[in-house]
Amino acid sequence: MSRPTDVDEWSAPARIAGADEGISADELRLAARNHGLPLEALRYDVTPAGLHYLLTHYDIPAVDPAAWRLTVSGAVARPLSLRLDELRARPRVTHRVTLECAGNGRARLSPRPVSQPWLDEAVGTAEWTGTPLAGLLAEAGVAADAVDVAFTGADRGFERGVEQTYRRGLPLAEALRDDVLLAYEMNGGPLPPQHGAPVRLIVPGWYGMAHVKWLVGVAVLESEFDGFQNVTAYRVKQTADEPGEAVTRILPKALIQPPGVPDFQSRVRVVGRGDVELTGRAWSGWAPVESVEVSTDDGATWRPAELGPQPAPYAWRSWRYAWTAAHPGRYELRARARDAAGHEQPVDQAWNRQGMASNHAQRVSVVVR
Ligand SMILES: Nc1nc2c(c(=O)[nH]1)N[C@H]1C(S)=C(S)[C@@H](COP(=O)(O)O)O[C@H]1N2
Ligand SMILES: [Mo]
Repeated sequence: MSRPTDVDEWSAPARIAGADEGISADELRLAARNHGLPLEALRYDVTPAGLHYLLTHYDIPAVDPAAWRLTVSGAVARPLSLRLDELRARPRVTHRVTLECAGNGRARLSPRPVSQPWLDEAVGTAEWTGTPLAGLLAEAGVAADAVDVAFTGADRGFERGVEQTYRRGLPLAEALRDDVLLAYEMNGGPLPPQHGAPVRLIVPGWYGMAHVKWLVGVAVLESEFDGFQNVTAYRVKQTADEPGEAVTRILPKALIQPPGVPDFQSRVRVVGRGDVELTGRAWSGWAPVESVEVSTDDGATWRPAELGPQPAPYAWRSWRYAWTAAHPGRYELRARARDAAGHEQPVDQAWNRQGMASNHAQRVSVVVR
């Protein structure tokens, strides 16, 4: 028997967890669908596709590549509709780009915003191959007074009571950058279904939400995009009523590849006493990473790590640090990054109610035996 339902019952508004409230089955279901990077995969310069984190708001849509078309419409002189083979025949470039979900770190905030409960692992680096969006926009002829470009995916669902197709707006100046791609390959292979096949947007330097998957529409707008994913979601704010600030580029962050071997249940690391080489990755969407510092004594002292090369402007950089674990006991390792634009990674949380753009330092528990 069916009964009338109120949309608030099954598509609830944003909420902050109570002081002692654990992760719910709903959040666990989200976490199992949207997996993170296993932190040992920080060892790879380029993340193998199956180990890259995933975040999909609704379902992975069924897109038939033969029937797929990309439309370029709105404030343009010549609207376009392209087939996949036409897109693939255009100039082809590859960029190595680190993607991080804007919600990464959310589950470690206190109080905790209820949503996809990421700890530290919503990150990955891939080689994305495709054609620059700028060439397509030039061909379409962008109107002189255009301000934003809206990107529409093929996926649909509900969010906080609002039925919608996943859609994000990007300022025109960003959309015209020559490294913004319509990508159809990942790490030299076809783009996998879960990462947006047949074509996704790549906006190097920006948090994940900007990189629209299953792209079907590009619309040039003469006014600012005011859709849900820009105006309601992805805002850094303290209270429910304030508009807050839009989430844009990735703030600097360093992650430690957990050393030694883990305990199955607690993930606490176990290492033998003596020399332990710590390694990891650091990235920023604002400017190249300029320094990484490591603390092995709960943040009391910080020492510089040795940086590897910056492989591409928006790809993570490796680092290493020689730790002498002289005494048995329990330790907490931390790392923090700074970029060339002067952004410093904080050790402690800067709370906001959606848990967006959190870059507080990771904590890795280690037992030295
Ligand atoms: N169409 C569409 N694009 C999307 C999303 C989505 O749900 N639908 N999720 C976004 C978010 S929030 C992130 S973090 C990235 C994740 O990309 P990945 O799953 O390839 O790692 O995709 C973005 N693009
Ligand atoms: Mo995300």
